[in-house]
Amino acid sequence: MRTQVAIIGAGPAGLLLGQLLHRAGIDNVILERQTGDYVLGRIRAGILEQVTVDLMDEAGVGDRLHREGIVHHAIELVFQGERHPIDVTGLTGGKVVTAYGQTELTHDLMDARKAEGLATVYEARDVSLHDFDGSKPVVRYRRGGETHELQCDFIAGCDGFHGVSRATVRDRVTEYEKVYPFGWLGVLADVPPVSPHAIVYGNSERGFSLCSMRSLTRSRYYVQCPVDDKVEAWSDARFWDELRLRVDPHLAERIVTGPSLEKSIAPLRSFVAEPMRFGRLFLAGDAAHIVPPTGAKGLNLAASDVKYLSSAFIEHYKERSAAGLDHYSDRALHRVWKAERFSWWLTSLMHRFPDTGPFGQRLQDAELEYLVHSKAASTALAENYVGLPL
Ligand code: FAS
Ligand code: PHB
Repeated sequence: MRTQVAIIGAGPAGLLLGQLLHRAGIDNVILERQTGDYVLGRIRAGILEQVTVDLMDEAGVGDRLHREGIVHHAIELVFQGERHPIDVTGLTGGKVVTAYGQTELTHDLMDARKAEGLATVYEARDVSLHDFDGSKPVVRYRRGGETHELQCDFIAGCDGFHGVSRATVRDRVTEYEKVYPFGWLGVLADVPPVSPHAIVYGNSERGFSLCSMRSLTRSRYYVQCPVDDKVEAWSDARFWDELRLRVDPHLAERIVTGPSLEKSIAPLRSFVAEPMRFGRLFLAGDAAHIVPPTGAKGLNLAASDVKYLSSAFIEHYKERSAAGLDHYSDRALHRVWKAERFSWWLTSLMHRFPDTGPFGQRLQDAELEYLVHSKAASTALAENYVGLPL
């Protein structure tokens, strides 16, 4: 089999790249380790920057997002028993974020790919990458008990943090990593969100909490938990009780509870692998970087990588120019590091750390007070939250 761009991974990065390349007339094949249902079963991100919404429109798959996505003009910070709105739209000259689950975004991209009859090989096992430092890269994989070979011009490694792409060049990357001493316990439930038009971030003496949503009838909540905590230790009742204890009393009494549809613990880390290009192999999304989800940047960074990479491929094939490909890594990393900084900063501000101590806690309290009462500080939060310009 032969294609122009071999894409490894059918998560948001791989699917969005495949769709944008197809619309530009560039042939591509996606190789995905799991089944489509497995990919859709992972509950992950929920907040889209306008850059990501615009890319979904550019990919021709934005209709349901515009119908069902919930536009937010504000977020709220809860600390010391009080809620403080941050007028994100007012502080950024009209910018918004949209609540629309990664699952739905992935579904829309999968449906479009299937409708166009594009090649996605699910359950592709033992994917290996070859000769990408030369002019004729090759991807091999096993499926149905046979070894297959995909010849291509370029390989896009969109296979996430545990994928094969970055592992293949592990000796050629410089890794930057910070692992946080806690995780997020997340619950998905078919109950109306307690705050339908503003994501609520809480910092209480018991730890971080987050009140989000997937629709007006489906909520997504998180509480900070010990990094070695076990989901089995958290009954639904325990989760709801803990969430109520971490927000202000007025919000707590309005939380509608119900049975969890999904409950999982995610570790938090900041991670960047540099560079993001190795000959004709390009890394995009979680394959190259991870952010703690506090700033809602993970999925959105994957989208901006794909914007840069798809433009570079289009420039190569349509204008015979290598400029975009040559600048991809530096261009993507500039945006990645600014999102890494913001995600680390908001995580540091909103979580309780075991080694903070009394002085450190007073500093965190003072920064929160300053943030919600300073237009300059709130503006800095808002412009990062809606997403910095491409
Ligand atoms: P993905 O990991 O989504 O996709 C990679 C794909 O490659 C997967 O389908 C995988 O099966 C496939 N793959 C892996 N190895 C392969 C191989 N060897 N061969 C073929 N295929 C292979 N972000 C937020 O903004 N907010 C959140 O709340 C949030 N919560 C998260 C919770 C968890 C548990 C995790 C892990 C991430 C979370 N993220 C969140 C970040 C997440 O949304 C990512 O940023 C997003 O999925 C990035 O998309 P991709 O880069 O496509 O990587
Ligand atoms: C979510 O809805 O899953 C979500 C929202 C905001 C975040 C992280 C996750 O910062």
